[in-house]
Amino acid sequence: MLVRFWQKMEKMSLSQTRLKFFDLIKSSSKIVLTTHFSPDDDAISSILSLYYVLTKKFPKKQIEMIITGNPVNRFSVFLNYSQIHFVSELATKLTNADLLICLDGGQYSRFSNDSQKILDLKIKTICLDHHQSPPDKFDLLWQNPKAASTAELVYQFTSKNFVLDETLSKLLLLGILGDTGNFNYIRPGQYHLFSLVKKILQISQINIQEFKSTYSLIEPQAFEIIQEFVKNSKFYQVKNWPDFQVSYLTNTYSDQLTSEASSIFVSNYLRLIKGYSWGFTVYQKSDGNFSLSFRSLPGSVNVRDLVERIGIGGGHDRASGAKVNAKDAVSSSVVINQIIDWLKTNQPLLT
Ligand SMILES: [Mn+2]
Repeated sequence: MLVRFWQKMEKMSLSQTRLKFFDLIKSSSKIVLTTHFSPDDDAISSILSLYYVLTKKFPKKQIEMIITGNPVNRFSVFLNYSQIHFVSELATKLTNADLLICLDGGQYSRFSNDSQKILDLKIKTICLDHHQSPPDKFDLLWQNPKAASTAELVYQFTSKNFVLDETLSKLLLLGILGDTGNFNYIRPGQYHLFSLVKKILQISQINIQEFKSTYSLIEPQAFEIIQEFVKNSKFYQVKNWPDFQVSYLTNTYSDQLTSEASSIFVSNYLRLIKGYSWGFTVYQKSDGNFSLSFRSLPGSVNVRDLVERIGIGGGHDRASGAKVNAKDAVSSSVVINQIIDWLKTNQPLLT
C-alpha cells in the first residue's frame, strides 16, 4: 500500500506542489511552523530555515515557531532559535492560526499529544517530510523518502523564490550534516545532494569541523550517560534474526541529557561491533514512558518495518524510533524482553 502511495506521490510534480504551498501561505495571515518531539538537527534546521525564508519573503504575516517539549541549549547558536516557543502542548496554541506547517514527520502524533484537537480546529495543514512511515492527511503533503533530510526539502520548496545566502546556508547545513551522519548515510540516488552542499559551502565558506564544534559538543554529564550505555550493552542471538546489540539505562538523568547521550550512543556504537549489524536502546523518561532508538546497517534488519509491525513507532529503514507507554512496562528490561519475545515469533525484513 505504501509503495502505491509513493508512486502516486511521484506523479504530483514538485512545481505544482510548490505553487500550492505558496498559495496556502499567501492566503494565510497567521502561520505556525512546527517540528517533532525531541527535535534533532534536521528538525531544528528545517524549522529555522523555513522561518528565515518566510519571514523575509512575507514580512507582514504573523509567523510563529512552536514545538511541543523543552528547548535544547546546543542549538542556541543558530539564528532565531530563541524565537521558537517550546510549549507543553502545540494543540492549545493554534487558536488563531490559519495554517500549520509540520516539518520532518508525517503523523500529527509526532508533534502533539492531542492530535484530535488539531484536526478539530480544521486549520489548513502542510507537511514536508522525508520519513517513509505512512503519513496522516494534510491539505498539502510532500513526503519524499529519497531526500536525505527535510532541510533539503525546505530548500527545494523555496529556492525558486529565495536566493541562498550565508545565513540560510548554515541553517540548511545543520540538517544535512545531522541526517546524513556527516555524509556517512548518503545512498545511491542521493548524490545530487552534493551539488547543494557545494553551493552551501561556497557561499558560507564553512570549515565543517569548526562549524560542528559550535553546536555538537556534548555536556560532560552526557558522556557519563554514554558510559552507562556502553557498560550495559548486551549481545543477543534470536533464531532467523541477525545478531544484535541492546543497551539501556538503570539510573535516571534529565530528559535532555539522556536524549543527547542516547543519540550519540546509537549513532556511534550501534552497528559498530563486528557481527552485530543492528540494535536498539531503551530508557525511561521523566513522564514514565520508555523511549527506544533502533539502528541497522544496510542489508540488515529494516528497523522502520520492525517498529511499524510491532506498532510502537516509525522512521527510516536504517534509523527508527519508538515509544512504549508507562502502563505497558515497569522497566527497561521488561521492554527489552517484550521486543525479544516479538522477534521470536516473527521474521525480519532485511533490506
Ligand atoms: Mn529528518
